[in-house]
Amino acid sequence: MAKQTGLDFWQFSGATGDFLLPELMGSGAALIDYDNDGDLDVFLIQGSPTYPQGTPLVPIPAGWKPGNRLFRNNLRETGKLSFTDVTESSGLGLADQGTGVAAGDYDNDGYIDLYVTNYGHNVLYHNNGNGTFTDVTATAGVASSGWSTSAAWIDYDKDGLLDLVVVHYVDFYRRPCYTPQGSPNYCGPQPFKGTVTEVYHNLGQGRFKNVTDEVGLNAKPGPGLGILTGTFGTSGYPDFLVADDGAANHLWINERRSPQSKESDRVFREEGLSRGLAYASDGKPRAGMGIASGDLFGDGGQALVITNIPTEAFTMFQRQPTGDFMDATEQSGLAHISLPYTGFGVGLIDMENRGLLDLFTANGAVNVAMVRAGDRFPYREKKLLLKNMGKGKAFENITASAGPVFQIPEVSRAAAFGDVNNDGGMDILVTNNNGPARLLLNTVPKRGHWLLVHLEGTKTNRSAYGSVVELVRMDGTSVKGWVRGDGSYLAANDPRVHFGLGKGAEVNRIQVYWLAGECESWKQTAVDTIVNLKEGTGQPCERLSAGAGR
Ligand SMILES: [Ca+2]
Ligand SMILES: [Ca+2]
Ligand SMILES: [Ca+2]
Repeated sequence: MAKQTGLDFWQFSGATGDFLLPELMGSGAALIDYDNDGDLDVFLIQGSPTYPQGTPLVPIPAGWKPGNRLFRNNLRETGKLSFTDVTESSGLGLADQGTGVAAGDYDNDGYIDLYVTNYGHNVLYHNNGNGTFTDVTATAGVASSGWSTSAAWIDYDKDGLLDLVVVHYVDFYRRPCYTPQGSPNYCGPQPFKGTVTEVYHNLGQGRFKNVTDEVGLNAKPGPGLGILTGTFGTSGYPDFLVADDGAANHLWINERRSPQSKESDRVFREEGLSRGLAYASDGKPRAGMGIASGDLFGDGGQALVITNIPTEAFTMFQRQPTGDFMDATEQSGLAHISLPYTGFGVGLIDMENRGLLDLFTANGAVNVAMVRAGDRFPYREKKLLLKNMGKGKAFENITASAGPVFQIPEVSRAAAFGDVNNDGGMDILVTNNNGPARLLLNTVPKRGHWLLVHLEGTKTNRSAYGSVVELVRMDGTSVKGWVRGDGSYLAANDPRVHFGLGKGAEVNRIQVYWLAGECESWKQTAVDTIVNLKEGTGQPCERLSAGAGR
């Protein structure tokens, strides 16, 4: 549905046949409401040649424009989904070797700001609230360098200001790599040194401090690609997980520096191995690209899915009552289904609003896959849509019946998830390397009831990232959703929390566990609607015990 709605975007990777790794891995996508009119707009990241020379491997379509592009959603004004390219007036049209994007309101002015990662220097854009953005990278001190991939906004010290975590891939340099048969090939991460994930502390007044070393992130470099924030520890402070490519995943647990230090003086300790997330059950690392999480088992715990390369299968981790994770890939049916795929963007979303999370992955090879006659870019794979057959039961592959776009093999990379036409169905924005962006509209007939919950923090950061929304039904059962903009791969997702409620679910109330610490409750019996909740306007309720079931 991309081109029909005005979302006319083609990613040119810069590939000219020299097998330069940076051209193979991007690029990113964001679903954000930059103009606060209540509908999700689209921001897409563009590639560029690593060393400009030669002719493109895949012809660039006529009328192609370089640079990142912003598309405004006209849904609110016209009642109909369509997009207008507003790049030129927005100031966001940087032409660079783009990789990913992270979105968050770092200055709490009510307008969502954007951080664009590149192979090279990154860019922070302040949203001026009038449709324009200003590049504030130099003042903010967040340019970074090297090869940045996914990034996330996280208020790791709970001071109400969003801090920034920037994942880095490898220390790339130009060198030849070959297939086992001796023909030139893209290198994997193995010949290169892994790099350190950076943390920038938000000091206020638009300034940041690089605190990577002082919070302990320099202890373990790695070839990082995906990031997911969440509460994995018991401190009540947000932690994060980084998917490393062909190396142990890193789980960074947020801790007080020492018993004597101030509560807000935080450091991170890496606990991937002891928590069961570093490796798959065979004790070996996986490729590790994108990360998704959600309550797959109905136990209140956030299960995780990480996408990998062919012969590895995607990995599913189930959270145990202890807070540690167990590899549940085999039991989930994921091992068999995902074995032939190279997964990047990934999401656990309720496609039919049944109250069950289904799995979508955007796939595309990094080594020669299906070779078709005359194809100079043989990395295409189909996307995957897997239906959740019941809490803790296996997934079933429904890709074949999911629609025509699922039959097109492409080199898919980022996937961003959200409800772009506000009809309660989760839609998917997919980017393709050397290909068009695609908007996969949810047209499932007779979906169940739903709620979309949008939070506004006051003591908590205004984006409310790190807060938890709990939907309590009339029968006392409940389901929780985490507020974040990160996850998947190189993507910024709809920060609204989506709940699928099934056919007959009766809702009683919504409880919000704000990151700043309070619990607030709002009566909610209406369904099939978007709910806006502001911190400080609800009734007090009982706080979530630290780390419980998140
Ligand atoms: Ca909008
Ligand atoms: Ca802002
Ligand atoms: Ca902070």
